[in-house]
Amino acid sequence: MEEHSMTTAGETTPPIDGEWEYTLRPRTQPPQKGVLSLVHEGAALTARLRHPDGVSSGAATVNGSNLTWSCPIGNNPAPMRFEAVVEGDLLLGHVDLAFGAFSERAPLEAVRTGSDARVPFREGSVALVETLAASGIEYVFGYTGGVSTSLERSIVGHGGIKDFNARGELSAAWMSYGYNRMKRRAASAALTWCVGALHASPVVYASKLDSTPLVLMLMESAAAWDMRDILQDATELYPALKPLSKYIKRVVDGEDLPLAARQAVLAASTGKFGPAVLDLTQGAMYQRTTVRTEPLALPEPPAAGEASVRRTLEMIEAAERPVILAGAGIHLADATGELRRFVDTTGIPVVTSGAGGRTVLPDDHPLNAGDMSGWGYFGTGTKVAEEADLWIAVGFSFSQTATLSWSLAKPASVVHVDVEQSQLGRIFQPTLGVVADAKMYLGQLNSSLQASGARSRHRAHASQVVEIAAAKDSYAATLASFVGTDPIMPAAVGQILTEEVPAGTVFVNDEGFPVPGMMYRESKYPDGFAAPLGFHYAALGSSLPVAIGAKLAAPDRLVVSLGGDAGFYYDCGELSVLAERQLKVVTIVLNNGGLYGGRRGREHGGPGSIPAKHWTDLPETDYTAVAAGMGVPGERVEKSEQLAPAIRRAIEADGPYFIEVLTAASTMHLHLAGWPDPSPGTRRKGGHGDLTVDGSWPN
Ligand SMILES: Cc1ncc(C[n+]2csc(CCOP(=O)(O)OP(=O)(O)O)c2C)c(N)n1
Ligand SMILES: [Mg+2]
Repeated sequence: MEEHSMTTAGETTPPIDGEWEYTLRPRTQPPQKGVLSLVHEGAALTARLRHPDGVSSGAATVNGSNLTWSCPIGNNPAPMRFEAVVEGDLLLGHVDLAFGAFSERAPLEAVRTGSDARVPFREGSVALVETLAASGIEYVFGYTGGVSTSLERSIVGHGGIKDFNARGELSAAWMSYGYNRMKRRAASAALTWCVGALHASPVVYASKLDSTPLVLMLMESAAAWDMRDILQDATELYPALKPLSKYIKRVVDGEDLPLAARQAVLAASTGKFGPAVLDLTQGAMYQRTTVRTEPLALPEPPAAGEASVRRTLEMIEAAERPVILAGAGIHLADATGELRRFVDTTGIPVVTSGAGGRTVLPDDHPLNAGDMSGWGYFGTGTKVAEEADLWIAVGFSFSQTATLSWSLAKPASVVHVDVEQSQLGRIFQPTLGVVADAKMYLGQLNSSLQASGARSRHRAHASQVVEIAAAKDSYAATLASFVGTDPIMPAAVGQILTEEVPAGTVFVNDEGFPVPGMMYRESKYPDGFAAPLGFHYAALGSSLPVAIGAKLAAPDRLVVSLGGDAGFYYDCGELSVLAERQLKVVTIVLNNGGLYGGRRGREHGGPGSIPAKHWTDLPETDYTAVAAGMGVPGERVEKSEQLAPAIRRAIEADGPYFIEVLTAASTMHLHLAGWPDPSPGTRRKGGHGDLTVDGSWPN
């Protein structure tokens, strides 16, 4: 048995003399660092601490490789007891801290100065950041406060994740949303201090409704204070955010952080994408952990079963007039190439959802029949869809805006494909429900068709192709008639943008009525336009921060944010972020002097129940001056002939550029493509105003 006896200096086995860089880790305070000197003076060993508050020392006792001493630290005059074990160039132990009535045993670790020994532990916040990086997180967008610094310092210290601050939590979360939507996975996270977390909550819900990968981390104070209503108490944030999120965990033990981060990224980025929330308590950030981090490889998305692929092809074969319904899920699954191939092989026409499905196929593709609701697009889609005897719906959620409130005539046969089982049959019973990723499924159909050499007899009916082409021609003529008028029509802005911007431009449209205004255009580019904002949640004030996130995700592409003046009141502060970072985003604001340009929808309260102008006028505002004041150059366009040159200057500018386009309430024309069909006696429904589901599916 090994002999342990009280020893004096020089008699211990491991050498302990010299300088050690130490770190003390109390649970509820940041780590405290300093230098420990162990010095022999004759037979006695003295432990001297150099810490930020000064120097203190005490006589040390050595027992084998165990070391104990007492000395004050910090401003507290009472000596504190240290115990440590020397292991080569490491010294590990703890100190019993006592400040008045408060006492705590805090871990102590030290590394011999100049040695390259490493403490096998790291702080929870370091483990968290390591895991985020190993899970593919490239950016953290955030807003600081309280002890969010307990995580921020580790993000900065890691060096492998870029950090980016917004002018508020709402915008920080939208930026992350835009970034992830472009990357089609949680490739960024958002960080807020607890009092700001609910400011970001709209984006959590938007991500749930629009299937967007999002990881929101919120920092709160130590869990030790849970019972006391402390300053900026955060105990109710978990239940508040729970119904809005797809995944949520509150983390109080630092050892859970690697798994929590991994699970959050995985939940956000797989299946039906959605929001994951990490409610992080401060103590966990300082806690030491040896729990390992593994790189996260996202699993392959699900493919359809063989039988479903076969059955789909049989149903197509048996149909006379099949139609593909394609929505934003095609974009989210990166399946536009597979869709194009399938359409070109089979000749089946495509009808898209209103906003999210735009550009899954180029507008000028002869089989792109437009959308069913006419949200700013030519309205042939409704007719083509209603004449179909088979719908093959891929990445299409049958939303209200895509289906005229489910009032269309539905064919007897419907194939519905979705990555999430519970989406199939949610509103009506499809003939065939297929659980599969859109890209996988369309790829399987293409491979099957190729293998069998089958070229479906469904070259689209010649009459359909002619009809689609004629509708596009008349639509294009209508659009052309809007260019060059005064006051300037929102549709003209969309047309001129389409003429001027390079292929691959990313458009982010806000939720004001410029949305259809912007969409009154044709895309002449084979790759279509990316439109990274979903349209189920449809919140004002999201376009600029989403555009910023999109620009960071796709730095080589031109990014345009387009919205109305009311929407701009929410997010205009982010112009200063553009200026600060010299990020090339073109911001276009349509100034029509208020909310609801056309005063549309004012009758929802009942006929005559409210003056059209109630709460809808905005005070005159010089938006161009606001932009200049925040450091973004730009110009105000008042006459139609100024529009194209202004857009060209914006595209050519090296940095951010702002354009305020003066329009008027009278310029709105949502009826252009029949949204909603205004003729009385039809069973078409339009959206907000309907009080009953009568006349809707299932019928
Ligand atoms: C956060 C939020 N609040 C309210 C609405 C309801 N809403 C939809 S469009 C709109 C008016 C938008 O005005 P503006 O941005 O100026 O566009 P305009 O309709 O005038 O072109 C409002 C209030 C919304 N979509 N989101
Ligand atoms: Mg407006």
